[in-house]
Amino acid sequence: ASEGQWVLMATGRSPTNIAVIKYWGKRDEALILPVNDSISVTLDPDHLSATTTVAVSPSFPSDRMWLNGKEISLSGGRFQSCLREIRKRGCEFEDEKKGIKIKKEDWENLHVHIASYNNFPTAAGLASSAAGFACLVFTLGKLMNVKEDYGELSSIARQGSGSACRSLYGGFVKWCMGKKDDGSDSLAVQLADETHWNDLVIIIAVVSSKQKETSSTSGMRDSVETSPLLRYRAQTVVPSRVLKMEEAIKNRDFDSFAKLTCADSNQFHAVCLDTSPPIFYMNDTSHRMISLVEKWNHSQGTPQVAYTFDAGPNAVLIAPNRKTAALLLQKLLYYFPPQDKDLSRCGRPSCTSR
Ligand code: 2P0
Repeated sequence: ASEGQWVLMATGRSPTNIAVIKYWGKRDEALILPVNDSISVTLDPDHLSATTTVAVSPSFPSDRMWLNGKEISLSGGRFQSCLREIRKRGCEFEDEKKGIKIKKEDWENLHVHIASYNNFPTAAGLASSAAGFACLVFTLGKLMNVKEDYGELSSIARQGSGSACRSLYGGFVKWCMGKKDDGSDSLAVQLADETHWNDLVIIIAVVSSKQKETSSTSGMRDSVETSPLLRYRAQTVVPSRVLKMEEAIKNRDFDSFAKLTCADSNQFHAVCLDTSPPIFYMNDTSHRMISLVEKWNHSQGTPQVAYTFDAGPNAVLIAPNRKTAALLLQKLLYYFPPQDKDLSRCGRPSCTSR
């Protein structure tokens, strides 16, 4: 900022979330309205999260954004929707000591600078857009003194990226698809907070940190247009599965939680295969991880671990407690030993094919 002109800043951090009942398919592309409800668990912010600083100053001539240190364009409709919706809701702000006074209507004309960092690979099917847009909306809301509740903020984050609406809350979160055409009832609600079932341990086996080949947005568009299984899933399977999942979470019933989680991941990937042209997000290593867990679960007669895969090959494995998580890690390291190149590249092991 030039001399005598102020800069006002806010910083926020949002974790990513992992869906246990998947969102796949939109009924409205512009507003990002889904064809079914979804349920997710929000991760601990220390591990996979976005940290965003937003600044506003009368000396900024335009809106600008940097992602992981590199400038990116804000011209896309999704960024513009989030900025517009937050600006509309900005409230008066005053800091007498610093000589800052911003009236409600000023927010429309003040430009922002946004710097965001992910502490995990972008676009490798690890829901970086979920953390990113949730954090952007939350932090802009703080900066602009927005008074709306988290539900309302979630419906704004949804317009950045569907899954982002679920990252406004910790714990277990449901994105209610809503019925209205304007999307005002398509928002996230918290089912249980992060203390409710804190024995659960989530392990992410990074099979590949390369950018995925088919983006979620175009993949789900193709699925909506071509997959008969998607219609059946959205209308018939998910509504009853969501109710069962809510019960399982409420009762901390790992058996039911694990069965529903694995079944829903598998059906999501079946929809991808049912799409024309078919979409392959999982690879051989992913399939071998599924087999490992399935065999283990079958041998014990009851689920030990749940698995779920998003729009990429990386495995998200959920164990009911630390003891089972330790056993799982042992098995992963035995069957998928890290290769030297993985250790040297990122300083930590990732799981690759033996
Ligand atoms: C989910 N995924 O529920 C599902 C499961 C991927 C597989 O939400 O177009 O990045 O921005 O709304 O949110 C990924 O989709 O897509 C996603 P857009 P998004 O987590």
